[in-house]
Formats: sequence, C-alpha cells, structure tokens
Amino acid sequence: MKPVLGYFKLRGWVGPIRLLLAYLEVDYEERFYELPTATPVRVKNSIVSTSESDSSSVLADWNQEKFNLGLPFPNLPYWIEGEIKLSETKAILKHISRTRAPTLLGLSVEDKAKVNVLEEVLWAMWNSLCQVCLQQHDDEELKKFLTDAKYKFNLLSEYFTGMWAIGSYVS
Ligand SMILES: N[C@@H](CCC(=O)N[C@@H](CS)C(=O)NCC(=O)O)C(=O)O
Repeated sequence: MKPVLGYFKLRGWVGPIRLLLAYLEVDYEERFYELPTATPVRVKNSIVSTSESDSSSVLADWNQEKFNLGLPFPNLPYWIEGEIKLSETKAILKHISRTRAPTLLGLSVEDKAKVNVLEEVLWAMWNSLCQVCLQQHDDEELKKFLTDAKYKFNLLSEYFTGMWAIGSYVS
C-alpha cells in the first residue's frame, strides 16, 4: 500500500513535504480535507477564499477522521506508511529523509548539527511569515517583522557561500 499524506488542498505546512517527496520521487497518495469554514485565506488585506479546492475534488471531513486514523497526536499534515503514523511537519520531513536519503540530514556529526541549526532558523522565519500572512497585525508588528526578516536574510546570505546550504551536497 502506498504511503498517505493528509492535509488540506493547499500548500501551507505540507508544501515542503510535497517538495521533498517530489525530489525523492516517492510514490504516495494524498488525502485532502475540507478547510474548516472558519479558516480564511488572507491575501494582502482581503479574505479571498476558504480553500483552493475545486469542484472535481472530493474533500474529506477532518473532524470525522481526526481521532480514527491511529495518529497518537492527530494533526495535519500527517504521514501514514504502514504501521508508522506521524504528525508534525518537521518529524515527517525527517522521517522521509531518514528512510530514503539520510544524507539529506547531514553526513558527519558536524553537518548534522549545521542542518539542525538551519532547520530551526528557517522554521522560525517561516512561522513568523505565516503569522503576518494569516493573522491580524498592526503596522508596528509588520515593521518589526520586516526588520527581523531583513536581518535574518542577511545572515543567511552570508552563511550560504557554498553550492548547497551546508556545503557541497544537498541537505
Ligand atoms: N505543529 C504542527 C502544527 C500543524 C498545524 O497547525 N496544523 C493545522 C493546519 S496548518 C491544522 O489545522 N491542524 C488540524 C488540527 O489541529 O486538528 C506541525 O508542525 O505540523
């Protein structure tokens, strides 16, 4: 049976997982869930839609399935591969890498640590971007976000000197 990736029919948290799966050419299925109606998608300052769904898709009801999938910590996205049932985006990314291309997590102890540091830095940037995009914020908060983002991007551009993030191979 193919592994199953569950999420809403949008990019969101699952985006990096889909990219990793495509990069590794993993054969898997996706299970799409309807967005809760109270979950608006905000573009600039207007709420544009509640989902990227289209009429040809059958979207499952997350609340109906949430506690019946055998996930110890039910959440979206999830990854079910036989007996392995995972939630938490970063755990899923690491599991898929570990089981199919462990070098992505770093070859040496030193490289593994570098990968971990980058993971946390980028994850924090991603989270603050999500907050600005999806939650109400005032001009002061936006200004703070932009100042911090500029500082972090500068650090990253100083850090990325090699061919790939931590050096000479994809991680
Ligand atoms: N810490 C979790 C957060 C996941 C999360 O917030 N999922 C949202 C969608 S992005 C959700 O609606 N989860 C379903 C639920 O909480 O029941 C992760 O990194 O995967």
